[in-house]
Amino acid sequence: MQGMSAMQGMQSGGADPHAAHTGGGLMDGMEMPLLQINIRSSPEYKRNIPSQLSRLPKLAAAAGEPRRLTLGHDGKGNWNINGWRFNMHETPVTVRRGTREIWLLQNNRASMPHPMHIHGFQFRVLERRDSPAQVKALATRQNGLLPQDFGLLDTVLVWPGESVRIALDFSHPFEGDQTYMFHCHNLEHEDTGMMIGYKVKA
Ligand SMILES: [Cu+2]
Repeated sequence: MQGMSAMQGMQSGGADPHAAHTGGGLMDGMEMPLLQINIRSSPEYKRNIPSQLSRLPKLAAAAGEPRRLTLGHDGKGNWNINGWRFNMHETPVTVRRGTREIWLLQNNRASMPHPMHIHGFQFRVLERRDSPAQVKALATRQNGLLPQDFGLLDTVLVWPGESVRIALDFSHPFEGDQTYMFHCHNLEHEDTGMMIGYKVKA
């Protein structure tokens, strides 16, 4: 019961965390003690933290025009990608195994943010264009990239009006043609059609 005694000790030493609310709920922004850590001893730690924690794979160079994928809505409650609504018997996009592609994800200005998620592969974000002002204000480096864009991702949030370029490498160890999914991760969008199967051809 060590945890219990720590909690009781904390409550007796400070303000009662339950005093400022009623009915068992927490008020927005209210402080709430969750855990107290008591350090009993500090063993000597000799290892150095590496100056670089990890490295990203080299950015894939892709030839040719980007593949454009427009995030749309039909005005009748259905979301789509390039006008395609999900059909589990179709794969409107085909890529070759081992190729590198740039995908250009374009969202309408009058729209919603779409967290676009790809199965099977990770990607790098190359550029954000025409971001809404409040998003642009958070960009930290050139190309309009946001802090969360640096790294290998499987989901990128595409804001209204934005064009986001991502670099993909369709190398995988599986023989034969393979089908994967690409979709918005807002379930209401995915479920009304904003999802496609794509084929990686052997
Ligand atoms: Cu969406």
